[in-house]
Amino acid sequence: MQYEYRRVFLQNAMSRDSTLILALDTTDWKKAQRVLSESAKNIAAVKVHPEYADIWGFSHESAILSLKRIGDGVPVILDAKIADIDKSNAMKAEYYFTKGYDAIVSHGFQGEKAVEAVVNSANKMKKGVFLLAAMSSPGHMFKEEVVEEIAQIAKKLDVAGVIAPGNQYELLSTVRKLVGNDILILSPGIGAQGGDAEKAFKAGSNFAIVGRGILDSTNPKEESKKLKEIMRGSIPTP
Ligand code: NUP
Repeated sequence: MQYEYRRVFLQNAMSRDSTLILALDTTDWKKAQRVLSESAKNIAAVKVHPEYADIWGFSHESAILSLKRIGDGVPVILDAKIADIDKSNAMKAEYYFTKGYDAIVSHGFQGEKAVEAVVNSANKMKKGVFLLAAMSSPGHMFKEEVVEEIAQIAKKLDVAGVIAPGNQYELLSTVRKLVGNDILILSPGIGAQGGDAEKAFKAGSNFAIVGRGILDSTNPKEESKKLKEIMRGSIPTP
C-alpha cells in the first residue's frame, strides 16, 4: 500500500534529517559522484532520469547500487514520467522497480485506470509512486480542472505523493488543498527555474527537488545544507 511507502519515505527523511531531494542531472559521472558525496549528508533522496544509468555507462542495477553507496544508502527516485495505457505502464513500472529504484514519477493525465496500473506494480513491490499534478515549465497545459482531476486520482489511489511546481505558489497551494494533508508534495522548479524554497514550503510543499541550484554551485555541500535548513519544518509526522 502507498501509505506504507509514504511512511517509509518519511521515516527515511526524518532519520536523514532532510527534506531536500537532489536531482542528479549531469551526464558527467565524475561530477555526479562528487556532488552526491558532498551533498549526501544534507539530502533525503536522489532523483534521476531513466537515461542516466546508460549515459554514465552502467546497468540500472549498478547505477542504483553506486548511488546508494556514495549517498549513504539514499533512496533513488526514478523520474520516468510514466504516461501510457495501463498495460504498458505496468510493464514499465515493474521493469524499473525490479532494477532497484525505490520510487517512480508517473504522469496523471492518462487517467485513473492507467495510473492504477503503476500503483498496483508499486504496491506489489513495496515501492512508491509520485504523481505529477502540474509542471514547473512555463506555458504548461495543466489547467486548474486538469490539476483537480489528477489530485482526485492521487487521493483515490492514495499515492505516496504528488509533484507540484515550486515556482508557482498559488498552484502549489491549490494542490495542497486538493490532496489534503497526508499526501506528500515534492516540488521541483526551485532555484534555476525561479522558485524559492521558503515560499514553496509556505505554500504547502514538503520536499524540494533541486538540480542546478546545487550542481552548478561552487560549493554543493554548503548549498545543499542551506536548502536543507530552509526546508526544515516541512516534514509532516509519519
Ligand atoms: O514539473 C517538473 N519540473 C521539473 O523540473 C517535473 C520534474 N520532474 N522536473 C524535474 O526536476 C526536471 O526534469 C529536473 O530533473 C528537476 C529540476 O531540476 P533544476 O531545475 O532544479 O535543475
